[in-house]
Amino acid sequence: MSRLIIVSNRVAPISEGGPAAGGLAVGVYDALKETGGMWFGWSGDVLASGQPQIQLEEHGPVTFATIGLLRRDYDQYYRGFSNATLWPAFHYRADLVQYDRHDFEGYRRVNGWLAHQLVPLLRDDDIIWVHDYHLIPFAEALRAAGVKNRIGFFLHIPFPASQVLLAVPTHHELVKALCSFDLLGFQTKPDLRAFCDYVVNEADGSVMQQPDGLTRVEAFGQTLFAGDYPIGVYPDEIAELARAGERGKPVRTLKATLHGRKVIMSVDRLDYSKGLVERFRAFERLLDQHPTQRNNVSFVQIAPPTRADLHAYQDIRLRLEAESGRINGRYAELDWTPIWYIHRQYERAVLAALFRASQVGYVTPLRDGMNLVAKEYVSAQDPEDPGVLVLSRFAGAAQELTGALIVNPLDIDGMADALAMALALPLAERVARYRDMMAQLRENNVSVWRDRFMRDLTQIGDKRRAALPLRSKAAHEAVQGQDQG
Ligand code: GDG
Repeated sequence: MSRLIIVSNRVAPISEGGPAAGGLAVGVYDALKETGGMWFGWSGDVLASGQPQIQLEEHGPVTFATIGLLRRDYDQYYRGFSNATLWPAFHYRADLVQYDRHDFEGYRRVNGWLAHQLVPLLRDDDIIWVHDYHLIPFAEALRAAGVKNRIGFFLHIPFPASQVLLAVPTHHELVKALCSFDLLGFQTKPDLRAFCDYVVNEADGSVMQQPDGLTRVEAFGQTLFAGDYPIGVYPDEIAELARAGERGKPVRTLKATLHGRKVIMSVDRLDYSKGLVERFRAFERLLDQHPTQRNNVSFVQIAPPTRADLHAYQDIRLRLEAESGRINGRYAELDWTPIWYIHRQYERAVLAALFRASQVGYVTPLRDGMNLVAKEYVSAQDPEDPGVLVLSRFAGAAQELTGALIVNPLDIDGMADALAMALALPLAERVARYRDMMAQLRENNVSVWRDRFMRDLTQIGDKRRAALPLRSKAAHEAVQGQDQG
């Protein structure tokens, strides 16, 4: 069996028995344990000077290979091009895109340097799976170094519509680099469609739907395959964590403070893509227009800090502090705080228990590749008395979780109405919606996601041989037609 090599910007921190982070990290680590292999990426250290050295740590059949970044590399590759250019552009925020040619050069340089570090560790039949937007040029760099292995790429965030991607001055180089992978995985069909649209209309390439569901792409002199692979969670494991935490201290404290009031719960990294300001305003609108909800429900927003050294993140933090203060000032009473805005991290088990203790999961990003919190909220519910998920149509998860109340996060009145409806939904309907979503989550858990991607990447050589003749625009239209079904 071929070894699996996972490459991601950050390597999941390892505690006793496996990665501490859960979900994706556990799913990927399970595959690594099965095949043996390596997880390669940045250690998280930023060095003022010197020559970063690769650190190898063995855990059974799995090697963790991590390396630090020099300050200039961190600034250009991570803070700069990845998070100040690509992140906003890929989340449809062209207005927030900051572009600096030197950052892009740094981004390419670091990808080339990381690839160069990996090459001596590779064996001929290794299968390489690269993750996310930080590493778009990684396969191109490996190919330039003579690596012939199969290399796959999974994009965790959305792939934007062509007209938005054009806001990144180096869009052409980026898509060309993506075409050096053998297999591209996107979260949803709309993301895959946006990529195909760019290939056909901006890169003069062609796409062809294959009988097995994959899309064959010809562009920039390369042939590759692309597909949609919606990432999942382990719903039963989350349900168990939530059940175990039902009588734990955090839930007891929450209930004691609430005195029987209902809870609307949100958990997000503090990021402008998550639609937090609109969400706060929609909760305010609920209190405005449904006076019976005042002193009847609290909204708990847990938002741990991320990327706090970027201006756009400082800005969203200030705006949220202002909004929560204003709304609480307007509605709070001596015995009731409408919004609990908590700017810190909690343990995974605590989050699961809090999800189960709340009547509404309020997940309304402006854009999101998938949004695992939506899937975790549903998984954590009590099957006998489940809460209701209010979910943005712009989260990838909305393609699957059709039992949620689907909202447009820019429609403040619509979201307030959905919250009111969620708080009033009868038990039978809550149970029906929960069962429907839970069945979907079980069917497409994180192992299924991983295995589908790995199977397609492993078989890619055969797929190439079996490929049908190409047609360009007509084939692209056929893909679009199928998606609309
Ligand atoms: C990217 C894409 C895609 C959050 N706060 C705490 C905490 N979390 C955990 C959640 C969840 C994860 O972090 C966040 O995942 P999301 O999917 O919601 O969002 P991103 O971080 O933006 O992830 C996204 C994902 O990649 C996977 O492909 O779904 O679209 O943007 O698991 O529970 N965990 C703990 N404490 C916290 O305070 N322990």
